[in-house]
Amino acid sequence: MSKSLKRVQTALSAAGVAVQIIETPASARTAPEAAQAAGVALDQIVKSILFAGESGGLYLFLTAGGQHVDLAKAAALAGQALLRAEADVVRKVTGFAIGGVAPLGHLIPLPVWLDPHLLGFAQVWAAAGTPHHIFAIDPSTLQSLTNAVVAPFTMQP
Ligand code: 5CA
Repeated sequence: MSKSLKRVQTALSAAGVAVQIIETPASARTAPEAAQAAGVALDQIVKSILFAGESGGLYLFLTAGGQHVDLAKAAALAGQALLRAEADVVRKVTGFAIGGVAPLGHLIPLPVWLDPHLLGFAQVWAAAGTPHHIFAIDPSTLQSLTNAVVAPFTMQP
């Protein structure tokens, strides 16, 4: 089992959440691919998107698959201008490569926001550390596990 996958599984177990991680035969590297793999609506996929602030901090926005982050809204929440984090920074901070970034189990704890669109579903699906592993979770459980602040930060694509 990959170290990344194991880290997600350990984080979920440590939180006492019984969640089944599934391996997808086809790639689930992108939100549309993950939606196809899980057989669910695009907005039921959790995109774990990292932004870097001008002061060097990193911020995680858990975004519904069909939504786009509105940078101005996200920056207002973070309290500073934001840029998409570089792939190598994402890897260093989360321990995951882009396409498999999980919402939890990061190497370094991050401030997290959660898109209210995700709360409209009984279950949402997130990456489990690799582009071939996903898990389903109740979005309120995801919110409490990640200590996420629920606030709107998206725009219509
Ligand atoms: N496994 C899927 C579904 S959970 C997944 O990880 N989707 S994702 O949306 O969270 O991850 C892909 C995201 O990474 C996309 O939003 C994409 O815009 C972003 N991304 C892709 N390439 C880069 C890059 N070079 N630097 C920063 N972000 C990137």
